[in-house]
Amino acid sequence: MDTTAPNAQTVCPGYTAANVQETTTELTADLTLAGQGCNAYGNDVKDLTLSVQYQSQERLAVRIYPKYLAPSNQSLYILSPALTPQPSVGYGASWANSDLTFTWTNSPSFQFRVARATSGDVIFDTYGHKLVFEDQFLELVTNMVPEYNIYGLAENLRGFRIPNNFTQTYWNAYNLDNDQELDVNAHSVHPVYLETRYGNGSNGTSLSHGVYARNAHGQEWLMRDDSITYRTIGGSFDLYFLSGSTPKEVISQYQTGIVNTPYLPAYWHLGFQQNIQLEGLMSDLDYLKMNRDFTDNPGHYDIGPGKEFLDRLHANGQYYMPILDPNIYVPDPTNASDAYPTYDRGAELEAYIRNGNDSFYYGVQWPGFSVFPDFITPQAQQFWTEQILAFHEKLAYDGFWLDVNDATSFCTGSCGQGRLEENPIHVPFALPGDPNTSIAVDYRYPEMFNITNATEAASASSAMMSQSSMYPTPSVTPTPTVGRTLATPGVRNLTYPPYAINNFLPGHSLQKQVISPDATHNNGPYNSTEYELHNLYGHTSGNATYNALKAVYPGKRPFFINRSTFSGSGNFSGHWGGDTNSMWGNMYFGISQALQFGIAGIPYFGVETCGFNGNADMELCTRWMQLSAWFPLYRNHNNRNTIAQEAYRWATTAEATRRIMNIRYSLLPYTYTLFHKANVAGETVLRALPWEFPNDPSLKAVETQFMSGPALLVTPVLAPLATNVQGVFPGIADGTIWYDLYTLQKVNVAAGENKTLDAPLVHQPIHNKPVESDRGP
Ligand code: MIG
Repeated sequence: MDTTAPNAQTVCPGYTAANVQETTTELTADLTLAGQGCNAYGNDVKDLTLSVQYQSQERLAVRIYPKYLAPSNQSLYILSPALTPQPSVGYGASWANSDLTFTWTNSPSFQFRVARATSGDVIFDTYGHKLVFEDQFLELVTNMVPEYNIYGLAENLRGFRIPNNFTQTYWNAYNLDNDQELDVNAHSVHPVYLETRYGNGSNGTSLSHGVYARNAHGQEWLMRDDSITYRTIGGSFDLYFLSGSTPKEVISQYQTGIVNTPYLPAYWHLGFQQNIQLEGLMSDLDYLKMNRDFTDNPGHYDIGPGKEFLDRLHANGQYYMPILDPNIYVPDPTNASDAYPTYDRGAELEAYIRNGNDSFYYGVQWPGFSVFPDFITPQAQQFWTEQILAFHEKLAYDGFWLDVNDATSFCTGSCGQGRLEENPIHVPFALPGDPNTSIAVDYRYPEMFNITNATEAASASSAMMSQSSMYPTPSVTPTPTVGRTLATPGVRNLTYPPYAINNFLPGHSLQKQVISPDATHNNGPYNSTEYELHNLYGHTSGNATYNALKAVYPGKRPFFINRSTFSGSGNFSGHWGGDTNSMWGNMYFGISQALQFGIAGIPYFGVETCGFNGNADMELCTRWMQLSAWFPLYRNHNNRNTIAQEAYRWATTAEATRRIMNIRYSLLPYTYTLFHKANVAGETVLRALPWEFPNDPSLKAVETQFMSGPALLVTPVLAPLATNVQGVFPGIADGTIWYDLYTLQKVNVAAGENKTLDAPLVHQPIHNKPVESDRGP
């Protein structure tokens, strides 16, 4: 956006390869800066090591990292395998039996290509572009085929097939005002994409491959007409190429070969988490005393009627899963009655993230000034496990949903320093439902509510107007667009690095609403900063929570969903889609989001059915209950300043929900089997049509229909005022036969026909096709 910013491709010299060594599994070389450093957005690293490994028949790894690494700066460049798996060469691997080839040249500077061994098809190609490697800026450009089809790169609310003119930014963040903004960075980072090329295989079949870039730094993927530019603000190039060659093989290779396969949920996790059917009940923050972790709000579930209620749930074989936040309240040191032993224990263990040598890092979270466990350290795991075990003695919960580990903090920097005696402070803005504020009541309704319920819509809009005139939204001083800083030789700028990624927060600030990048960790001798680890806070806190839950329930599979995830998180957690809006458009994009997480290896995914922010209405909630019945995590959850939206609130919604739940529940053995196969072999649960029918290019962007496993095709209604819906029936030309799941009648449909299907409100079109029996041994 800054027209005065240097173009690294023009000003930087690139590298020259020398000292090339080859074995049957690996090629190594030295890369040396091919001229004067350009210091475009940081300090050029002069000497690099190139390592190309033929790790297995289908996986090729290309790593480029600094040749000289002092222990003190290792963690700046090398993402520790303790944080997320880094695969190595497998038994029997060699260049001779690899599906992929690696070629390179030094003219005019170091460039490389990855191609398919059999067809020569180039799948990754930096020819014509320079390699840029600075301490705070790395850049690699790959040439792409015209109209390329790429998918994945979770997390983002956007179309399923990623547009060829799109920038994916990665910096985990939480947007309180509009958490489901389209096209911007969200809660998770999964730098892996799947590319499909139609007609490239033998007999006109398609070929798919995968690319995973193992780097957790702030980063961008700039999709352009004929290239993708990959930029990070630190770390190394740690690239993995997967040969596929079907989409499902790519996904499986990523999971089984690199990040590990998804965990197997317990059977009851596939139930509904609220009412009508009730496998489990969830609580939001109000079960806690003043939002403090591991406390109980007296009268909720610890004693009296609350406890009796929990006991009754358990006696019925039902479950209870409250929220958990990673932040720990810091009690007012001058007020003995504010004592909080949880804080004291973590402080004693030195288990919290620090603000340099001075003190712990004091941010702001719901309870007030708070600290954050330093989950990369053993003492934080010890602290967390102790607390989680002890809490279970008080309140018999059955799992957690771990929130705000993006990692959110509602002030800039260690703002609680010297102010702890002000605790407990209210967060510095109004919360939904706070009386006498512009968000005391949320009056927003879904699209078309003015048509379906004109009277209500009119009264809601006048109430909204009077609320906002009585309590205008406080005007926020606009943050100046700070943008980039200039690179200073020998210096790293952590809070405003020279290259400003397109984070959606004001000024693209990396400090806003998160633990600041200059906060420090306790992993001596490195003392990593949050700059390197920000995108991993969700992953590491999730992993620690999962480990603690395993200690509570030895030998069982705990319920656990995580709001912020990284590559590999699916091995221990599921994920919910964030604070979605009660809007048809948001419901629509939930499908693409679910499919993204299928690629990412987190099939246990669901959204806030009926929407979180804004009010639901009968029609939206009916259609959404139907759609979410296919999402493995099935819950309905809304903000406290909106109207109640349980499925039983509207007779039609209740009826539609009973019908679809009967189907969901009757299919549980099937769905559970899909999860088993995901767990053992990296198969997918929810499936995009082009994954099941990879040779039909007309399906490449379908995001309005999807499959559950190999047999079921879902054609949800995604628009208001509809009594029918259009859908395609893939595979007809090749003899696939589809049946209506309700009537078991064969569908009469022509290949490629966009067929109109009856869909009155209580009905969702579902079709099935025969699949080969697969009972296993
Ligand atoms: O407002 O705990 O995504 O599900 O209700 C921010 C309160 C904090 C965000 C979660 C949402 C939850 C809410 N939390």
